[in-house]
Amino acid sequence: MRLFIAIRLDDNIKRALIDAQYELRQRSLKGRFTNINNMHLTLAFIGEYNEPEKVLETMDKIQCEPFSLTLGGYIGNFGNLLWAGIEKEPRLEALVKQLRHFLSTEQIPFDRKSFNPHITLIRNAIGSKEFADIEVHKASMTVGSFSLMRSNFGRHGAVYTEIGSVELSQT
Ligand code: 2AM
Repeated sequence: MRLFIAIRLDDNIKRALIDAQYELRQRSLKGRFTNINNMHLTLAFIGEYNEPEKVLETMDKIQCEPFSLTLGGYIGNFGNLLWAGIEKEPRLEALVKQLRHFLSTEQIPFDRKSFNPHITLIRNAIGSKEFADIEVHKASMTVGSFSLMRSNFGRHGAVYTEIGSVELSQT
């Protein structure tokens, strides 16, 4: 099964992202817009791996307090993938660092590319390159848990489902 670890987003953040997608559409951007149900912040991409319980047990080793996640207010891109940025948050960086450490020690495979926190808005974008001036509402949420997600390819594109989640707790 295809697995990844992510932070699920609340409705307030999703509304701001939907508004940003609306602005992109207004500028005649075309491509695969992320469906509202699929919006998330990826922490680690595992890929094909058939031991979800082992991944959840590994996630459980992490010690991290709840923290705020705030949209950065801007849109960036990796080639033709457009994303919403988020504000720098040391506890998010620390969470990902621990996650990578424990995944490594448990020999769970993951994509080791450097962590560039982003929320994908559109893939395979074609059209106007002028999105840098779009202002995204700096919506905020408290992150109290993170989730192990499964990705399945359906007729209408990827469907992400939560397999389980781990709560962050005050130390
Ligand atoms: P994204 O975080 O840029 O949106 C499931 O495929 C999720 O894992 C997607 O959100 C995807 O991209 C993210 N992801 C991160 N690294 C990936 C990789 N090497 N291959 C596929 N998806 C990856």
